[in-house]
Amino acid sequence: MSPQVFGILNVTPDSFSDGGQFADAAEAVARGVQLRDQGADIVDVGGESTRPGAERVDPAEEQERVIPVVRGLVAAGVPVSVDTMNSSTALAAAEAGASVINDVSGGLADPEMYRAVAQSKLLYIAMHWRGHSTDMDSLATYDDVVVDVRNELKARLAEMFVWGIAKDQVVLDPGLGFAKNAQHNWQLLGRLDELATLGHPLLIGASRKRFLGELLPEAATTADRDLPTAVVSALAAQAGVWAVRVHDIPSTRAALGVAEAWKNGRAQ
Ligand code: PMM
Repeated sequence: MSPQVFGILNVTPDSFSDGGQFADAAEAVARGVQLRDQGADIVDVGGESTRPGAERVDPAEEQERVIPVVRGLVAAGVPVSVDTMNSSTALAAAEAGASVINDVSGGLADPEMYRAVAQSKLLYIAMHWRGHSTDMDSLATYDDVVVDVRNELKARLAEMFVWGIAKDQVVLDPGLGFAKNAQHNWQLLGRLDELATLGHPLLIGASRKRFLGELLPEAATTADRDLPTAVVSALAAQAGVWAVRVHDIPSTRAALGVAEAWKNGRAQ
């Protein structure tokens, strides 16, 4: 099956790739509907930037940004994921109709997150994470990045189950670029099969990230990185991932269409 496509909708004034454009809720909802119309299966709404060095946002402010957008998208029939590290925002988004909680901290940033996830019964994306954006670059030290990320995700899973989260609620994500340099990211992508042995679906978030710009000097700006992002989407499909999280839907849809036809030996 072709991976689910998560369309990124950042409603932050400072996000590195589309920040500031969608500060107004109505505009953000319109962009989310457009992402769906372009072929996103779900729109991932985030109100806190996680770009390297970003400062934390107060949960109340995060909710002011995110919740009206979640409500508007749900009212328009668009499936919504909420990108948050805060249990209060996750619960408010669940109440507003979100179907997925996407937590880049994998539950480490907020001790109440697992309780909220268990209570909500929503799908939970637990990303590998070692610390907040202000200091994550200094945390990028591993013996073997794939073995270490796998072990750390496994420890998170054990904790989640203690809190009553169901096994089939959990999707795992290696967290490309989060306390990882370019070499770490490529090793994780090349050895996704090892992460898959944890027995959970995988989500990959490579979209417009710095390591693509480092590989390809011509992909200097974030928008130039949509082509390499789409290639990652196709290869991720081939590796059997459950979902990709991207900014540009048309390029990823094209790449996934090719990957699917290749796999099936026919169109459709
Ligand atoms: N990356 C970002 C934000 N949220 N969520 C998941 N699950 N995986 C990711 O890799 C991820 C994420 C940072 O990128 P953005 O600012 O472009 O959204």
